[in-house]
Amino acid sequence: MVDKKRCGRVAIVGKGNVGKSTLFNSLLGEKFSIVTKWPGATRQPVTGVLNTDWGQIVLIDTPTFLTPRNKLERIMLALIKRSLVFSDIALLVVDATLPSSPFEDQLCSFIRKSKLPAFLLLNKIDLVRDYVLEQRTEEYLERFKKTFFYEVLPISALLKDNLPFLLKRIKNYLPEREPIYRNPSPPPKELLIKEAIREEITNFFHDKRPQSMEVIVKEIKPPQGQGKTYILSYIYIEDGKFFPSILGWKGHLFGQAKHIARLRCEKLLKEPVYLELILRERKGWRNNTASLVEFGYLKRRT
Ligand SMILES: Nc1nc2c(ncn2[C@@H]2O[C@H](COP(=O)(O)OP(=O)(O)O)[C@@H](O)[C@H]2O)c(=O)[nH]1
Ligand SMILES: [Mg+2]
Repeated sequence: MVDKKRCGRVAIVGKGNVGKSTLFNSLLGEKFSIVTKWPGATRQPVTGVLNTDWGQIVLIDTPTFLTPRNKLERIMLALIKRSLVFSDIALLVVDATLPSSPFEDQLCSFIRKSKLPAFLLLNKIDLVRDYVLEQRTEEYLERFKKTFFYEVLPISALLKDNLPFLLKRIKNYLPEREPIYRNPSPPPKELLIKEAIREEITNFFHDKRPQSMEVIVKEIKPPQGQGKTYILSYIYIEDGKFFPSILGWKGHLFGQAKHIARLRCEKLLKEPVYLELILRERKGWRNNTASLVEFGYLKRRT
């Protein structure tokens, strides 16, 4: 008898910097979720489709879980809750190199409310010794009651350690169902370019309040004849007083960042790119409804 196909949505949740986006990218084998060295980089849920020989997993990389301090972060929290409502499994990713903290308690209460089977994934095991891992696992199980997690797995998202086993366990909790996506299309080019530039820019300026930066791709023009693809992108920051520290002497620092971002765009598009980056101020955009609408975080009220 042939096994029925299994299919479902799997939400990856957790606080910042624990490795959610790395896990998302490693499982999909493609790089289209932003991975950065500072927390708070993933601002909107990103969906990726993984077809396997037994069915389909629709992975959702959710925004960083944090205590909201502005409108943007309140939207991010609402998006996490929404992702959970539509999912079949929640993967709570934690950083095994750090002690457990009450920080995830609220997140777990959302998971509990959504009645999803939850997995605890202790990530970054390449950086910890076995006895530390055991200690961490105990800490988490005590904090959240042993029965809360259906599975507890140590993984290394970066080295892809234990990920095949994770996929096997995920399969067990997915409903028998035909694939949700027949012909999954890759994310739109504009989004990929925006996230690629945002990743490089925010990593480059990781010590210059990257949380307040936004990247908008204004224009993409395909190459004319022998020419290059033209990309026009704006970098918004909340406060113009940081311009000099971002531009650097004679704009050299910004120039370097632009160079790195261009190389990344070329790698992504597999063709030569002319990248125009313009630095702009947008006062308090993270608390401004009109800006949040313009940047795609809020829908315009009609
Ligand atoms: N050593 C190690 N580093 C990791 C692992 N997973 C993620 N990282 C690093 O942790 C940082 C944050 O990762 P990211 O995926 O952006 O975290 P997110 O904020 O939870 O999405 C990046 O520098 C990753 O390279 C892992 O398994 N091992
Ligand atoms: Mg992320």
